[in-house]
Amino acid sequence: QTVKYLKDYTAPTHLVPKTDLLFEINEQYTDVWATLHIEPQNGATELVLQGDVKLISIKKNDETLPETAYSLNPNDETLVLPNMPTEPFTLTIHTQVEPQKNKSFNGLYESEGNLYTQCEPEGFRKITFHPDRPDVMGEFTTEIRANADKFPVLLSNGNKIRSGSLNDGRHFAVWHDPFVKPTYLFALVAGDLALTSDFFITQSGRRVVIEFYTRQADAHQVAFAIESLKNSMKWDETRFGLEYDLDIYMVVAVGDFNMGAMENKGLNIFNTKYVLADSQTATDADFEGVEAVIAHEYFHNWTGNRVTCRDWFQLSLKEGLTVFRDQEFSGDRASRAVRRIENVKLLRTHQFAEDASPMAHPVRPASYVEMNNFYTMTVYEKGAEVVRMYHTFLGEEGFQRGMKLYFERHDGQAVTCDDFRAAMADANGFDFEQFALWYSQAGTPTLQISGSLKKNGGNLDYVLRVKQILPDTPDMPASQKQAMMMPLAIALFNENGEKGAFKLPNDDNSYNETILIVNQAEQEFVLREVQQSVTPSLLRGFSAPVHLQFDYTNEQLALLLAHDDDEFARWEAGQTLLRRAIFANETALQQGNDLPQNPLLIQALRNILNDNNLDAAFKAMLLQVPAEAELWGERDHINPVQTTMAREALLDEIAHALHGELLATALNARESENADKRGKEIAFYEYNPKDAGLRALQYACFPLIHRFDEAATIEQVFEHYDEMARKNMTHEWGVLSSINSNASAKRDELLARFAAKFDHQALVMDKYFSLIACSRRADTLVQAQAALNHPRFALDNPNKVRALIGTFARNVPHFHALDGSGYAFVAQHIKKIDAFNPQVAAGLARAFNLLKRIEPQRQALMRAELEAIVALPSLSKDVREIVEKILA
Ligand code: DPP
Ligand code: ZN
Repeated sequence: QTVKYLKDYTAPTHLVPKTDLLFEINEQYTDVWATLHIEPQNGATELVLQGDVKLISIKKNDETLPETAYSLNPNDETLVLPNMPTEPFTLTIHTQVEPQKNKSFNGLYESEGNLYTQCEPEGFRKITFHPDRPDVMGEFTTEIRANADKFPVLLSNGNKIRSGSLNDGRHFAVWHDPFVKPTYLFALVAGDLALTSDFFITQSGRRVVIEFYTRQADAHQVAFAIESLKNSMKWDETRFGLEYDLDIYMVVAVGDFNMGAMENKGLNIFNTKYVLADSQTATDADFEGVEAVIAHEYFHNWTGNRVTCRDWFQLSLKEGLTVFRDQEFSGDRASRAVRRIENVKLLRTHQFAEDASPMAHPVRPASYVEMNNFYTMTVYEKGAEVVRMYHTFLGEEGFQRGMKLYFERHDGQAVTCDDFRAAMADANGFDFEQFALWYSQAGTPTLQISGSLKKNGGNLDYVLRVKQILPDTPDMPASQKQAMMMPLAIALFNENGEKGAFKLPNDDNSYNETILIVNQAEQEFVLREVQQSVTPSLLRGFSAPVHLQFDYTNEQLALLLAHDDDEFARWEAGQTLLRRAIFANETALQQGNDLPQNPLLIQALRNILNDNNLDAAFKAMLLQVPAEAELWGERDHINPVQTTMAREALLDEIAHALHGELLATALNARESENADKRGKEIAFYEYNPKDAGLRALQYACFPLIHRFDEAATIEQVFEHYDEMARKNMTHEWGVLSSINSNASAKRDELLARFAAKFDHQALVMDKYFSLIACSRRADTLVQAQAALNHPRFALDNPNKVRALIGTFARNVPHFHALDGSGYAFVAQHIKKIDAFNPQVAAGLARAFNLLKRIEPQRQALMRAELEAIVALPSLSKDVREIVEKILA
């Protein structure tokens, strides 16, 4: 396999400031003529283009080149032209593609009779030959010709400058994008699509046309996405001072899509999952997902498109920054604290696992085999935490100064993470030299903190000792790593739960919270003139993406859980109590002892349930018991099913001890949700953050209520399902999720009714398949296998694969079944899917990244499956890269 290294970067030998494209769409294949206006750099004569597509002919300045003038190398997907002029010249390249046969969903492909493209990162080379690297930017003009009946809509980037009819029932459209862009932002859509339009007036008074294209049947489901887009456009103007630049913004929804969405200039292409939403088919979480992804892709117009990446190693330059921006947008929209906690949960569940796995890599990877494998939680979510740390150090104003300088310096350029760091530093006179380590050192740091009171004259000092521990990762041993720089947000609480004042060294001001700059392997911070009793609140707001170790007593955690005014720290105190209780259960199970009881934790949870001043959405978060994958973050040895048993035992304890409170809380939340809706239509149960919070609280309680008496609950649900579920999908999903592990036949009947009701709603059928796959019932594998033959299941649809097989791979007791059946099921499908969609197959393969940390018996079973996968001669480089790293 060819490994690409960041250190080997060289500037392009040829630039392509202009590319003219002509697409002739025919029944079976599409002809593409690409005219590249090429500018050789520094006298270069050898031109290397990238392409993985059938070449028909090449012309140089209108003269057809003989086959001896170039060589095609399918191994590295290159076309080498050794004797090109040193003066500017054009190449016109004729290629042919078969979109119907393309199930990789990269390049030009067909879905339900329409054509779409996906070019990031290296899909353009499946359409034509081009340097196809992000630092070769140019202006694109695109003509599309096709049958007018079959393809009435013809779209590409920028503005439509011409269109009209041709012979034989064909028509054409010509699009011109005035902004230079890399090939990965190219897009084309052709098909029979419904249009929903709107408009937005920018802060400078320009009218921007908004166009959403969907299947005819889905057109009624785009209203929320359009509103979200307008909110995003407004927000980017107010918070970042950034205005949209073209006169039109188009979004196209497609059901076959590998990722969430793609920010192609002026022509976003979206997975239907992140555009279509109405209250009968989408949950509150789905609405929030649509809002966040619409925002994310819109924000890329500046952070990604106007300023792009020099090379793919710099991916986090645009992704980390844009995730940070969409997180901030969502936080400004509603429930900031809850959004922050959700982000942290996501990071800790998946990114920490990646950082602790053989796939660990820095935010800026140093090497890759297949770039598609590096659209990771590390690049995106840890990348966003890195951007957040600049913000924490500099504050909002300083951060915006940095952004301003970044755009002043780099608009229209392809740059690096160092350029971003330099802009932040130079705009603020802040030293971010050491901070560069966040881009080159992989693994999650651990902060070991201890605190002690010290007499200082008549006063007391609180001395915090902070030690940072950096882990070994496959790319670099800990011994080669250097201490990192990070913000540590802290406050001190007294025994009554009040925030106590303190002073800092050489500073006579009084503070009740501060941000310490951690930048050494071991260091001491002195907080002066503190009170007698101190409970520190540490890493407030999750101020750095690290593990925190501090020897709290359970009483101190209960104090913070009851009183901390930083919602993250407050939630985290509760999570630490829950983690400790589960860990104690695991130990007891291991040693064959009785399970311990947790009166202090139960009382703390009771207080939360009874607290009428708590926001419902936040209360729902406080009641979440960490999932297995979250618990494994810091562990070297994992016995998966034991963790599940320990966790389930704690859930049982909570369900029984707090049954009355849970029932009352759920009922109260339901009444509050209903309160202003008496006599109103069901359709009134639509998404809004307040009702979403009340519903989240109901369905935080409901599974625990079910657990208390499964038989009675399933009877009740069975009896009243229509009434409980009819208000909207959040209720329907909440009810079904709560009883989804119930062993009775009634559960099966309810799921069957659900499937029948939504047979023609592809996105709801994804929910059906994921319910089948996440159930903890004994027959889940059998049901998952049967679901493969369901008429609405399709192995070539990425959403379906993720819903059924991807969900199954996260179902701890079933994926990790001791007979190896779960591993075999997932491995079998990795092999099948790899034959036509390596990217999706590689995504599934990551489920095995626990290999080295898992107990020996299961480790052997996993290893056998992985070895069978790498033995396949035709295996894609995508899956090979992941599996070989896991096995190494
Ligand atoms: N660039 C896309 C996104 O993250 C992924 N292809 O928005
Ligand atoms: Zn993105």
